[in-house]
Amino acid sequence: PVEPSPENKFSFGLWTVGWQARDPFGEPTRAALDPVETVHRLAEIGAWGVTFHDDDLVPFASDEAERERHVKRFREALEETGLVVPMATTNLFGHPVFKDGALTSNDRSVRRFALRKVMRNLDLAAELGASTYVFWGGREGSEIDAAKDSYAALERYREGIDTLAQYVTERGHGLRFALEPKPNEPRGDLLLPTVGHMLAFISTLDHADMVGVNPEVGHEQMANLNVVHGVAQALWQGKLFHIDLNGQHGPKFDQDLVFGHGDVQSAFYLVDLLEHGPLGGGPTYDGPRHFDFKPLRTEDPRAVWASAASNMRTYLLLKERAAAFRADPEVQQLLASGKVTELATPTLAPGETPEELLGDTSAFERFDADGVGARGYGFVELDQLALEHLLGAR
Ligand code: 3MF
Ligand code: MG
Ligand code: MG
Ligand code: MG
Repeated sequence: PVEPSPENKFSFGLWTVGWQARDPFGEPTRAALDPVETVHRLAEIGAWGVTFHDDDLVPFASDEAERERHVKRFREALEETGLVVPMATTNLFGHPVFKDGALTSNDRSVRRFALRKVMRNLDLAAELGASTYVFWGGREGSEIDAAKDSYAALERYREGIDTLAQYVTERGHGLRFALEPKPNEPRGDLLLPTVGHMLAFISTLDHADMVGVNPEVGHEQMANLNVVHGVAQALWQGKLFHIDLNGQHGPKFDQDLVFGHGDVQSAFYLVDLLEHGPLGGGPTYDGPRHFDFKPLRTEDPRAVWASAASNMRTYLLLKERAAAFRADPEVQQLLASGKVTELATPTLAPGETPEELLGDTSAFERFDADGVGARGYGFVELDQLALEHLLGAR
């Protein structure tokens, strides 16, 4: 069960294994990777898909002929290996032109350039068969409040996404958008910092139906939030279009550790949610299991591929443990006695009106608040059982 295969829908960004480990304090520790080699290696370790930023595949400022050459080699590698491209995205953060943002740069000419850069890669994404297009606004934000009119920035953000949604609709590209929140880094504060902010923003869009979220485990945790809750809300709103899985040790810089490294208990509950749906019943997630991780700067090329494989292995181990957790009769008993599953029962009876609730004396006049208040839920025993399953002790 821990041998990954294409039916597990594991995907990786070219930029993940391809990260050369340049950081704010140090030079790269690894050489660049050829995307063609990455495709072959990913196929060998059992991945299903590969994703990319435009500039990961075609270096910024390549001319048309160079662009075609890069795309052709990549496409051949896909055909040779059977790897698919489920998602693509745009680098709107690397070049100095984006230092004050892309879709929300103060400079209108930069915003127009950014839109064109996205449109160009949307065409390629559709050509390569992608169904999801991710937007991560890495430079959409500020360090200084006087420097950014965040009211106007939200207007421009919406204008940008609306324009691009209109573009793919008119071109018949069949792509859905997944917006990826992050609280900070590289900007001091990023706009639309969490899943909740993003969902609220999406509700204002012209083409809201084709726009969802791409939550990243580490990004929610950087904001000191519970990623399982964020993902559950996205699922509940029918907006979990994609997911970036990785590991993080609490609120600090974006670590992009291997999935499960740093927060294994949260990873366990996340896999349980994705694979089995909510505890009281509801939808599961059937999209790509996409890893947005970085092999540590200390690692050599051999360990890059071992790290990539670790993400999939951890996911499958957690999936196995979560299945055992759900099937355990003691767990089921505690879920029932702790009324975890009762939460799926509507509070009102079918058709019951507020007036009828007023008439139910058992709900209030005769309700034993002290007795119910004294009753324990047994959640600690439940968490202990989860932990024991996670540790392979049951
Ligand atoms: C940064 C990220 C990004 C996005 C990427 C793809 C470079 O913290 O998570 O990775 O995931 O732009 O959408
Ligand atoms: Mg990400
Ligand atoms: Mg990230
Ligand atoms: Mg991250």
